Amino acid sequence: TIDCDKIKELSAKYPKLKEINYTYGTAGFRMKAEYLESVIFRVGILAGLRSRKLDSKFIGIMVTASHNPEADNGVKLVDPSGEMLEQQWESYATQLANAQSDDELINVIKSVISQNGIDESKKASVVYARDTRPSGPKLIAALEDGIKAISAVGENLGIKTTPQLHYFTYYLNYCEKPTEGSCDELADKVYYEKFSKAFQKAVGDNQRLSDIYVDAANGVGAPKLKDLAQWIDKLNDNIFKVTIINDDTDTRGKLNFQCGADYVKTGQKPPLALNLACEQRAASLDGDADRIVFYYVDEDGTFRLLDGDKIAALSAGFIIELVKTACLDISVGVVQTAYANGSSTAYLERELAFPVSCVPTGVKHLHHKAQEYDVGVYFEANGHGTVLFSSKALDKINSDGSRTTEQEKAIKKLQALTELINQTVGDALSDLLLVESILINRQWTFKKWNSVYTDKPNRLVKVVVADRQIFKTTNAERTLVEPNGLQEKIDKLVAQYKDGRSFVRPSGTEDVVRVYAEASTREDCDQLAFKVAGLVY
Ligand code: NG1
Ligand code: ZN
Repeated sequence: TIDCDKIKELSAKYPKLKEINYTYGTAGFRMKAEYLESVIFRVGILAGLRSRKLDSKFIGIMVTASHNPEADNGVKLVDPSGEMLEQQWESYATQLANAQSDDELINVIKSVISQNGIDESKKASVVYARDTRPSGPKLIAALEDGIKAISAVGENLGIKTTPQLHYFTYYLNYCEKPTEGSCDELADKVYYEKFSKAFQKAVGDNQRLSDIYVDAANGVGAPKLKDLAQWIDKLNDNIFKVTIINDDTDTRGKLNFQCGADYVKTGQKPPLALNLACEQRAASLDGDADRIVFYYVDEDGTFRLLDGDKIAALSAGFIIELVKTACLDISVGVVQTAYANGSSTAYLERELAFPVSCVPTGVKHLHHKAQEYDVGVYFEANGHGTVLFSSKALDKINSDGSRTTEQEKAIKKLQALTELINQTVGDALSDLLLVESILINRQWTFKKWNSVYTDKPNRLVKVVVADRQIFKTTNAERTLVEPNGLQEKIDKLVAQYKDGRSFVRPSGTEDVVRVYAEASTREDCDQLAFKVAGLVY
């Protein structure tokens, strides 16, 4: 049974800050690092309970604030198969985090136990990692006290990317775990081995492309990509030439500062310190390496962004071609959010004839929708996403049968892709290799890839408001239902612009309201975004 005295004793080290109301949102808990100690301690407890509930399976805990400023941090829980925490448990997380006293905390714990019929005598196992933020070690110490308080067994993976933690949580639960060596090293090894081998298989004996610069946002992606590239070199030292920039994880203040995927996508410009020659290929990761965007500069100096929508189009297009060549009865669908560029949706639906669905922002919504297809491709425009192969699709791809050489080749490629894609979660490093392998197979330049459709000019702006909770949406966040009458005003503005589209929604991760606008010209689009922002403010 749970040891209330032990919990109270340890919890006393991490008193809840009275004035703060915490919410487990789309990205878990995320805020200024100094407000998070009590929350992280309690997350350790919750992970232990969840593990007991799920037959002692490993529950993952990632300490990161992704693309947020360096002073922020955050924490999220990962379910045994590497997926996001189940919804019902998000609300337990919120309740635990907001318990005002140690006694209230005990009451919430007891109520989670009784509501879920948790057997307190079962072993509890958790696995955790952090990104490179300076506040990480202190928060990990609080987490370890939470794990201790609930008498769970913890595996510390040290510094990892978010997708590595997701993948290794799955690995510990469902793959054979060798006994020797620390989990920290093992987690790196199984990851590099898996993805380097799959990449080798996916590129086959095709020609390499030109070098690529990767901006690692001065975060954890830098050391991990360096290692991964070395593993790839060992298998085939002439297939993937990457130059990592913004790889300084030691100097304070550099993480995500004027660099990284979010900076590039939002600002529609390269990282500050990067001077790009014409058609030099480049990409940016975010601070925990689960997002990636690609880009280059044209002959006439125009910056060209290849975002999540372009990645979805590239990968869905390649996969469906292989499926058709292999004559497999497998359906492929694409999942987007309202932030997907209108041109990408039109291209996927009209030219490639994919079923495309639109879901609310937040990876869990995309992930769940994508599970409805045999092969579900999902990417947020900001570069976060992956491809899910259902067991039906995997069975067909991996089954034997008499085939032509051409069909056999297509099947082999598909098999390689199922291994190359991190199916637990969107993964910048896996996505980098996925894109590179498709481009190598097609022998496409970035320019050629970019030309599949032309993005409509678009703008995303943040508006700071007194209370963002008053903004309520429907229709996958594309329509406001509250405040009353605001949507009608937005509609009127939108109608004044050719190919105009705009929507407003409260952010789930920042204290702002986001305004998105599209129109046929840059000027129109900026004006529309500005005017809609004026309505919100
Ligand atoms: P919010 O803050 O709810 O817009 C942002 C991103 C999401 C997702 C989450 C989680 C945009 C417009 N929104 O959500 O796509 O990545 O953060 O990190 O990019
Ligand atoms: Zn991230």
